[in-house]
Amino acid sequence: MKKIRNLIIFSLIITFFANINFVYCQTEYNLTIQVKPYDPSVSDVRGAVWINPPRTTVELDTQLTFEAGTQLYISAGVATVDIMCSYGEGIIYYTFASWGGDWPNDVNESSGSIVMDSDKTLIVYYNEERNCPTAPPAETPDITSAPTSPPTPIVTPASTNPPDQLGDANGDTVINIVDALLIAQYYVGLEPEYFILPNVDVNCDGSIDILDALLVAQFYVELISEFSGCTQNEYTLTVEVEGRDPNIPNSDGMVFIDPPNDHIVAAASYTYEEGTVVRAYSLGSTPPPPGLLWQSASFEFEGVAGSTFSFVMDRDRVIKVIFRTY
Ligand SMILES: [Ca+2]
Ligand SMILES: [Ca+2]
Repeated sequence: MKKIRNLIIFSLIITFFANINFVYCQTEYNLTIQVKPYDPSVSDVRGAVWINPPRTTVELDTQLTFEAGTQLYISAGVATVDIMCSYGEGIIYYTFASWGGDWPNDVNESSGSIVMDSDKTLIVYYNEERNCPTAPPAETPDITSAPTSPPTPIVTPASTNPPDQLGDANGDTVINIVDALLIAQYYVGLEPEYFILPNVDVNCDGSIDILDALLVAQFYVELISEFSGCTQNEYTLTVEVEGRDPNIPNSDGMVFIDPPNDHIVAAASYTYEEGTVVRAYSLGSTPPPPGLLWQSASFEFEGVAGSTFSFVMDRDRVIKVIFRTY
């Protein structure tokens, strides 16, 4: 009987230590975050991922270790990389596309929570959008060759346009009869030495001809006050905000409109020149300690929900920021 009792105690002790050992082996799990696409020939800067805890932007493609049961808040951000293009400096935007791997939430939401109850691998897919100048920069007059520059105008017109504006064929910041003459010279094939091509098609009909020279002359003598054929339209972007509760501490959706890269927490409107590319993007938000409410935000743009949009202002547009409480 005593032997049996000792055997039971021995078994219990073995079981106890086996459990201790089991628990010990499972106290930590690894989190790996991978980013796609990754083009090391461009830069080692890519999208950024925010993790809380430890409330930091982590190195990507590295492994982090957390205690079992740790709840993490993770948000995929955006990154920009400056590059050299054929016609000068450009920029690459890396914007969030979707989550993959062991992401347990909506893959289209840039942020969410996970619980570290096993080793996990998260994959962040980014959109890569290259913005390069499509034309060489406008020529500027060579001030080192003053002796051969066009004659200095005798009369300064009452009305002037800003530098590098339509009508200022030689880039001397005034629009006068010299500019009209230079356009006329160009039209007859004389190839004037100081001639800024983007400034001279003042009626925007696609050709540089005697009509442009006449219009510049008319501007000079104040028969016209602007080159109306090239007036750029302006359009309004209206930003509507829905569901934001300012009474919730930390109710910060981290959504931005760029330009001007404003952090949106209230309704707003912006005016852009026609053709301006506008980006609306979300960085997610940082939740408060467990047990408290918080809000995140995403967009609804022309019937489509999402966290990142890029669009051309070719008409008045409306984008809605929708806050959700968690
Ligand atoms: Ca001029
Ligand atoms: Ca023209």
